[in-house]
Amino acid sequence: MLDEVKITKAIIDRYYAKLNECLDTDAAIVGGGPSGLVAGYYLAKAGKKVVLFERKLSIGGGMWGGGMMFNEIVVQEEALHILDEMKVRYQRYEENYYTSDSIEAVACLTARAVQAGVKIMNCISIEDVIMREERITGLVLNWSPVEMAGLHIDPLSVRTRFVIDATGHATEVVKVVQEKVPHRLNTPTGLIAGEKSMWADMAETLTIENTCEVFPGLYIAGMAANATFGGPRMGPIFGGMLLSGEKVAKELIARL
Ligand code: 48F
Repeated sequence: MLDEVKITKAIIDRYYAKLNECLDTDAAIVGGGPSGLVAGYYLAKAGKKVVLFERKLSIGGGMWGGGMMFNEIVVQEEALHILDEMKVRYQRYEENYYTSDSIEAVACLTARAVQAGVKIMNCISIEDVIMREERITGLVLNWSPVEMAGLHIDPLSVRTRFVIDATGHATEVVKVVQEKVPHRLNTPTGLIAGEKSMWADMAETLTIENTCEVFPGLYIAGMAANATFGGPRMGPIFGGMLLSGEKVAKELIARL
């Protein structure tokens, strides 16, 4: 005989146990797009304690829709080892142009990340950071429905050794830091340079170069890295996103 209250209690108990695990981590990733998922996977695989917060109900960011809802993505040769690691299948289109089904790509990245040990907390938005003497030491969070409804409800906080802003074009965590402590980012002006128009080849290289620590305790990955440093956008080619996630994980593993 199944009991509704037991079902409820099982969910509450398990969720709170998971949430408790997120209160003090090695790395907290903001954004569940391709760069955030890959970063989380490699960090967790190396035994680090990782949480990933995603505003939306669904994980995957801008990857689901391929290009203009044609649900295929392009990945260049350099990043195929990550597709192999994540067990995403791909087909050669022409030299250096490989394609994958975008739904399979998101599903595999998500499954690999969770099974490696990343705690993915969806429907949670990051609205601020915790700071101690100009170093980021945590994140301030609230339910996305609270944010969407504009309710005046105080947030909660988690502590972490490093934050990764993987929020894509919006660069939301970097924007908060720029607002709270202006002119202190590790960019030429100390401010966010802003994303430039489409230039796929240049953007793919710059995404990896721009993946770095932009403020003590805060790394940037994926499109957020390009938007912070004034790199161009690249459209539905995803090698740069995957390689950026791999790079930020490697750098943090060396520091943790
Ligand atoms: O945009 P997104 O997929 O980031 P990415 O990993 O990849 C970019 C590509 O998808 C594409 C591209 C490459 O070809 O140009 O755009 O850099 O995923 C970012 C995720 O972050 C979430 C957002 O809902 C999305 O799923 N997000 C953004 N701000 C917040 C957030 C926030 N404040 N709190 C929690 N999640």
